[in-house]
Amino acid sequence: MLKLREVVILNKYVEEIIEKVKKENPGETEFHNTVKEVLTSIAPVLDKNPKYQEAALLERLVEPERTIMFRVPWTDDKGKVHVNKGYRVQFNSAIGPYKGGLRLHPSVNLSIIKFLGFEQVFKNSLTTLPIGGGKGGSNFDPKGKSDAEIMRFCQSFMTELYRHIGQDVDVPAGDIGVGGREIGYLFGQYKRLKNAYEAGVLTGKGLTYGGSLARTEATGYGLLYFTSLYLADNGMDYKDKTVVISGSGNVATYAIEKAQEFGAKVVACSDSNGYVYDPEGIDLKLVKEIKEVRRGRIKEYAEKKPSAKYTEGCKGIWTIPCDIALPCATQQELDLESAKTLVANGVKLVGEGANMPCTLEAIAYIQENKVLFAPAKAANAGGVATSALEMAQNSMRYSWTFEEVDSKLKRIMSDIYNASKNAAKEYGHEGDLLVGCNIAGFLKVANAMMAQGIV
Ligand code: NDP
Ligand code: 2IT
Repeated sequence: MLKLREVVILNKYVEEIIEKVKKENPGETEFHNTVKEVLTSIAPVLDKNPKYQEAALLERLVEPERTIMFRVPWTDDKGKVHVNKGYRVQFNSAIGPYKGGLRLHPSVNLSIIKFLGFEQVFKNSLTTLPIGGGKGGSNFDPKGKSDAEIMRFCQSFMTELYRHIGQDVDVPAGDIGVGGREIGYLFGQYKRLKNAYEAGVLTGKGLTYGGSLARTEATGYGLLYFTSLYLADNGMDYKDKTVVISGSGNVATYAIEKAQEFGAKVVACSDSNGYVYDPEGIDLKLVKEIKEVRRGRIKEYAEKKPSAKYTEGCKGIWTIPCDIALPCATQQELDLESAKTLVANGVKLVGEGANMPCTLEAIAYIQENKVLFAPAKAANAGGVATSALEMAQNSMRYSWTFEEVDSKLKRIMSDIYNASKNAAKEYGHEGDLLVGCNIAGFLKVANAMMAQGIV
């Protein structure tokens, strides 16, 4: 297994760029972490190919093509005026229009949007589809807001964003705090401002106005398709395995659904306040009723289900003994201490459904202890891949059946798995999918950038 820190010392160019990023982007810890993860992984490629350094490829890769920051004023139901910060980071368009979600969460800042945008560049490259990388969002907190407040916020956000996006320019979608409702309001405002029905400008749309079947399920299902292949390669499967999944939003919900379909027993899920442990197995219908229908709190699950126990706080979820752990809530939610507990409890696979949920120290510990590790930008790429399938359907003015989209998703996840596995092997890190996915994702973007000159 690759020891991240050793590679930094081995490749001077990588070390130099990591230092430069830290110096030129002070305080952007999340962005620093993801740059470090990606660049240390691709060091073996840079060792072999000095042409990238000669073309200052890493310097260009770590600098977004464009960063847009704007004011988002909106009025609440009582008539009080609020102002939030809006962001769209258009990171890289070498292989297609910028593509990536919008996040609405009070923790959103430039560092978080840049880390997500940087990840997206390589993830999107892995999907095999023609999409560049970007990300956006706001520090607006959707919790406790009425539908009318959400709508006014989304309309205000789009009133600035619309001039920077387009179906061949930049195509936003959902992420934390942005689902079907928000995409609907954003699309309505975009259409009104442009006086044109450009369906492909946003993905994750409702099925009545250009959305794709299976997009809602895609990230969670894709995670399960990817990790199943990885387990199978190592003589295992999901059947009768005990699984812990953090979160109870879009990704977690459909990860639970597919895990159960594969015969696993999912015993826990969570939200930002705490987690529920249900040794009888999570009742997904109840979770959907609480979280999707009523936008309630996961605590209510334990109030309705006597076999379940609710614990305040998120981190404790990783102390529940399990065979497979799928962090599907947010970044840096699984640290070294949690990784040690999981390993001590005999975990066999950790698969990242969220973006960067494991800290670098946790990943190193998981890998050193020979636990299978499925990295985010490969394992959760099914969502954005299906977004690209939505764009394809919008361009055709046609829609595929659920089965057609789902089978394409399965094939894409298998292609991503094989590309990651093969790249790891080719560059001397057999079995390390983190190194493999970063290399495979990097090579396509890097070669497209090389072909397009110094831009
Ligand atoms: P949702 O908003 O649907 O759900 C997020 C879930 O995570 C909720 O249960 C939420 O709890 C919990 N959560 C949010 N912030 C925190 C926090 N700071 N600490 C603990 N729990 C938290 O988002 P998604 O399911 O769409 O996204 C989950 C993760 O997956 C994110 O990392 C996202 O970037 C990533 N992702 C999403 C894709 C998609 O297609 N949607 C695709 C690929 C990756 P609460 O209800 O309390 O807010
Ligand atoms: O992190 C992600 O890949 C997403 N939030 C999905 C982005 C998209 O454009 O579908």
